[in-house]
Amino acid sequence: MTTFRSVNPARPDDVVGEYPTHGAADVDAAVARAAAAQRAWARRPAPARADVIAAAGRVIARDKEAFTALVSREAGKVLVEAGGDVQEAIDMADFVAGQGRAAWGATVPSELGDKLCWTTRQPVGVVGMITPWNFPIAIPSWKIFPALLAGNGVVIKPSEHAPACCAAFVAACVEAGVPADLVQVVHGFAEPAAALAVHPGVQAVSFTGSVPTGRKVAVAAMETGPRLLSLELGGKNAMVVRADADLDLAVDGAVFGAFGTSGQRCTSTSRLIVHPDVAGELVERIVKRSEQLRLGDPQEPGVDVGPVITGSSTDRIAGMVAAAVDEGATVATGGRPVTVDGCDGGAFFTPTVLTGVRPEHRIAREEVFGPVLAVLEVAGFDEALEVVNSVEYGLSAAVYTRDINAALRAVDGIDTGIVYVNAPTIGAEIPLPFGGTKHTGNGFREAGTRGIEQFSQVKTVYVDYSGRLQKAQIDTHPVGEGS
Ligand code: UN1
Repeated sequence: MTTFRSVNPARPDDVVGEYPTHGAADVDAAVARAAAAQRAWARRPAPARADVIAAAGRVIARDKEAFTALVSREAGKVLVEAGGDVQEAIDMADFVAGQGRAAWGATVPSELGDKLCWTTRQPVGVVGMITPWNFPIAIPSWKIFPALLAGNGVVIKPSEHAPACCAAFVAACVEAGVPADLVQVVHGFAEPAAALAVHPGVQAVSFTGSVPTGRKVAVAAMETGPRLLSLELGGKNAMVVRADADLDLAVDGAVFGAFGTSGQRCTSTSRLIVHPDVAGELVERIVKRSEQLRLGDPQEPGVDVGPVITGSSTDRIAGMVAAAVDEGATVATGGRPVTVDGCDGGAFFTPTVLTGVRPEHRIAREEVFGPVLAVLEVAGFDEALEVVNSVEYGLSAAVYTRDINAALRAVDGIDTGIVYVNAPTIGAEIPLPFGGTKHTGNGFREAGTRGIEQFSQVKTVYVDYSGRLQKAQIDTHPVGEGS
């Protein structure tokens, strides 16, 4: 079997691990194992399944430091953010485990006597998951814990840039008592992902990644389906700063939102939409702060910004900046790849602020997935909201203002799945639904209780204990007796 290497993006000579390049036959075997284990798992009561998920959370919490170091090494996140990624999975375990002892359905009064009606949930079977590298612990947890709670088996294909994180996460689950065959990991590139999406033994497919790949996964999954399909795709998230905003807060929010995780979150702030009255001062202060950020080895405490994921990402981001300049934007700071002492071959890109961007520019419409903030000036608040909504994506948005009326108009008028007031576009919490409108997804939401709904089927149950045939709609309003 051929293999591939996962490397540290800050120092590519540091090989994190070597993994098999799985193909379609390996996916077949993995699906068969997960399906066989799923039958016994689904027979366990939900609270018993929840206990195992809670235990998985405790294993991850016990090893939080090791997980954090691994996330930092393999995905290039600075330590504090790597810790947040791991904590998100611990929180998810707690939340999902609690759902094992919560209501799973509704009882509804029947229109007929001596009859009960209720809804419940049943597992779908095996869920195929395709996950990215940018939240290499959190995103698998968003998918795997709810899928397990709902009684499913799992086959997961993690990004080729984060196989070690996924393997460590699944090992923690197994240590906690998840049956060994129930969660299968397949490694590699497009082939195992494509095989998973069309596999007849996979009843649901959950994908987080880019729009173009998401479209391919969706088409493949439905051509051989239908099957449950959840897509979490990109974002082009905007922060609107009104002239009445607390500018200190807005500067903090913009810098963290745009350059946290080196701009590689689907929730990253990539557009700053601002009134000309405050644009000059705001941009100047953001530029100053960006230039003070310490770029470096993410495993070193105190480093603010780590690398992007690969050398080809730096090329792609540089290309997008160059195209923006061609279209008329100005580089206020950054805009280029950079080397870092002690990080030979590391893929670093300087935090970048572009001014003079217009809504029609590509840099204002396309996801960058890198540390680039495009500044757009608008004449008024209505225009700001129009510009926020002018892109194909609809994941996250933020508005900074001290005016409650303006804040609520923004909440109402912005067409995204998540809106923040006086907080950056990143930082969603796990008990709340996560996902977006338009091309960001297909309507599903992860996290929250919707996470469990995503991986189960509703069953509606009617029990008639009258001992006679009762007819809904007919017995209650017989024709001829007035209806
Ligand atoms: C992602 O980038 O795919 O809201 C997930 C946030 C994080 C999750 C981001 N809690 O920024």
